[in-house]
Amino acid sequence: MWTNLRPTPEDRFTFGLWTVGWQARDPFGDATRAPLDPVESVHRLAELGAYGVTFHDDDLLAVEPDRERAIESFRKALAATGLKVPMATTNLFTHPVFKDGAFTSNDREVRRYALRKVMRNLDLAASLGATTYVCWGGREGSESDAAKDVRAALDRYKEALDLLCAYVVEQGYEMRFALEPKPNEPRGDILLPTIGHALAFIGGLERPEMVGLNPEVGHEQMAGLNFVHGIAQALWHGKLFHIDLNGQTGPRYDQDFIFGHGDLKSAFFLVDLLEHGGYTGPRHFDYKPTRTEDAQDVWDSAAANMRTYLILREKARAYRADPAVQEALRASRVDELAQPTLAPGESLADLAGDAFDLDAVAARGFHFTRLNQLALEHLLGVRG
Ligand code: GLT
Ligand code: MN
Ligand code: MN
Repeated sequence: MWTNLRPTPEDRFTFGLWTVGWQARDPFGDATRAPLDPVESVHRLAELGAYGVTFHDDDLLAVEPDRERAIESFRKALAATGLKVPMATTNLFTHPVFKDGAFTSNDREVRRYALRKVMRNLDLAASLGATTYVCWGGREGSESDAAKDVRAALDRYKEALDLLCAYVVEQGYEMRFALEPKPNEPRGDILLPTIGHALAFIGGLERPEMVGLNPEVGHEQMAGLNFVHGIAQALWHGKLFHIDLNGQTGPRYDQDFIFGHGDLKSAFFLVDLLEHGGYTGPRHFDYKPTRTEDAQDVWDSAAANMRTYLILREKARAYRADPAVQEALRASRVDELAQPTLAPGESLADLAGDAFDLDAVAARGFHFTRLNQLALEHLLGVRG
């Protein structure tokens, strides 16, 4: 069973060009791998069974500095392989001009340049068929509370998104924006640091229906938050437009490990939620092949992300289908939570009639340990 898990385009696995193309430069050391031609990435990912690729405007220029020529060969590679581009994004963080942010830089000229840069790549993204446009505001933030009027910064963030939504409508593009929260790194503090902050912000926009989220596993876990709960809430709001899958081991620097190479139990429940919670978008991997590895490992690690997802999908199915799990779910009254607290036609006044033995109800156990252990045993491969 585990040997014939082969990813296919129906699984909707996608990769950022910047993931496999990461040269492994970090704040303390130089690149350990050579630049990768996006054309090679497209071919390799297609061979591995991926559905699509995503890109920043600047990623296309990795080996060919002429934009038109780079786009042309990228288009050819897509046509030759059938790989799709469901999402694109803008690099608003590498160039020194963005050192105090892009949409929220204190410098108005930078903010105007950032909008131009996004619009130009939106045109390309739309022409390649992308329907999601990610905004990761990595440089939007500060190192000191003295440096940024956060309320004014949020006004500017809103202004930028309102303008970009209006642009998309004007151009007739079929495109929605997905904000990607992150608490810190590279800035000391980043604006819209978590799923919750970003959801609240969207409510204040001109066209909230056009803006949702692209949450990343590691970014919530860096803040010590439960990613599965965050994704469940994003789904509840109808705002899970896209997702960045990877691995992280608790609150520390952004590790961008292979999916499942961090908190594996959380990855299991995440796959269970995505597969059974109605998410139909791409399964996008935003990971970095580790700096210790060579060019071959780039493809081995890309394959590992997809394989881990497929294994966890099988495990989640087996968990759901296991009669012992179904019985344990009932015993824990997990299904009872779906029942409205008041019956149809009842009012609060009717609660007075409840016969309720406080001590007896308080004494009832929920049997969550059994459920948790069953999940763990499925994950460890000793059941199903
Ligand atoms: C950058 C960041 C990612 C974002 C990308 C989109 S770029 O590598 O670390 O989390 O998803 O801009
Ligand atoms: Mn990350
Ligand atoms: Mn990401």
